[in-house]
Amino acid sequence: EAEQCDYRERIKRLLKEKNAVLVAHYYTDPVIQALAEETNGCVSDSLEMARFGRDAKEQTLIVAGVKFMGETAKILSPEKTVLMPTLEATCSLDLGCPIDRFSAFCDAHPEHTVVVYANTSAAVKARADWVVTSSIALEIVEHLDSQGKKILWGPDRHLGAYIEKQTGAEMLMWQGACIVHDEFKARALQALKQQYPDAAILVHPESPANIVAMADAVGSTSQLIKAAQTLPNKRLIVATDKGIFYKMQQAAPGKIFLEAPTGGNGATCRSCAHCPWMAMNGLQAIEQALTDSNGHEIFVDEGTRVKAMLPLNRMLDFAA
Ligand code: CIZ
Ligand code: SF4
Repeated sequence: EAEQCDYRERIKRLLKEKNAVLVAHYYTDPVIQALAEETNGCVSDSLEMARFGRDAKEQTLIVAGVKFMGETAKILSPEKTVLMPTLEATCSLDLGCPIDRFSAFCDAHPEHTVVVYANTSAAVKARADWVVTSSIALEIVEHLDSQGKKILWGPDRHLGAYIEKQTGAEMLMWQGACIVHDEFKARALQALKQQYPDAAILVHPESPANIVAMADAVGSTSQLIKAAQTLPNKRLIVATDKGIFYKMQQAAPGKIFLEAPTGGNGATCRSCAHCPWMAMNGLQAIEQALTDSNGHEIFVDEGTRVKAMLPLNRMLDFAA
C-alpha cells in the first residue's frame, strides 16, 4: 500500500515533467484507472482511447492496455511519442490473425469489403477498408450492408456472429476468438441466474452465442457500463473482463455485481475473467516507461501507418 503510494506520486511527477498523459483501458488494474482519472488522463474503451490520444495536447501518451491500442494511438498521432508499460501485452485476436494469412484470405475474395475489429495489428488494419470497435461495429456493418456491400469480417468470430444475427448481413468470417470471453460458460451462468433470478445479465459480444443469448444487455464495455446504470435490477451478472467493475461500481453505486462464471464450474472458478495481457500493466512498468522509454516506445512503419490511418479515420468520421 505504501509502496503503491510512492509509485503513484512518482508517476504523477513524471507525467508533468515529461508532458505526458495516461490513457487506460477499462480492463486494466483499478489502481491504474484511478491514477488516470486523478491525472486528467482517460479511462475508456478502445474507440474513446483512440480519440482521446489523438486530441490530447500532451506530447507523450502512456497507453495502458494492449499493443493494438498503442499502435492505434501512434497511427493517429505520428508526431507524438507513444509509450506502453510493456510491449509484450498483446491480444489473442491480434495473435490469431497474422497479416500474411489474413491478406491471402482477403486476396481470395477481392469483391468483398474488408472490415476488421480494432483488436488487430497495424498491418492488418492497413489491409482493411474499415476498422470498427465493438461500440460501433453494428452501425457500420448495417451501413455497409444497406449499400449492398459484401463483407469480409475478422478476426473475432463471436462478435461477427452477433453482428450477423443483429443486422441480417452475411459475412465471410475469420475464425478468431478472445481467450477471456471465450471462456464464459452457459450452464454455469444458468445456475448462477437460478440462484439470483432477479439479476440482469450483461454480456460483451466477444462471448459465445449461448452466453449472448442469455443476456439482458449486449454491448461494448462503455455500453455495458451504461446498461449497469440504467437497468432497474439491483443485482447484475457481468460477462466481460473483471477490470470493468471499477467503472461500473462508480457509475452504479449501490448495485451488486457478480462475475459471470468461466471454465464450466461457477463454484470453483468465479474470478478467471481477466485478460493476462491487460494484467501486465502495472505501476512499476508505467514508472519505468516514463523514466527510460527504451523498450517501451511504439513504432509503426510509415507506409503501414498511412494505409492503416484511412480505415481508422473512416470509423472515427462515421462515429463523429
Ligand atoms: O476486449 C477488448 O479488448 C475490448 C473490449 C476492447 C475495446 O474495444 O475496448
Ligand atoms: Fe484481446 Fe480478449 Fe484481452 Fe481484449 S480481453 S485484449 S480481446 S485477449
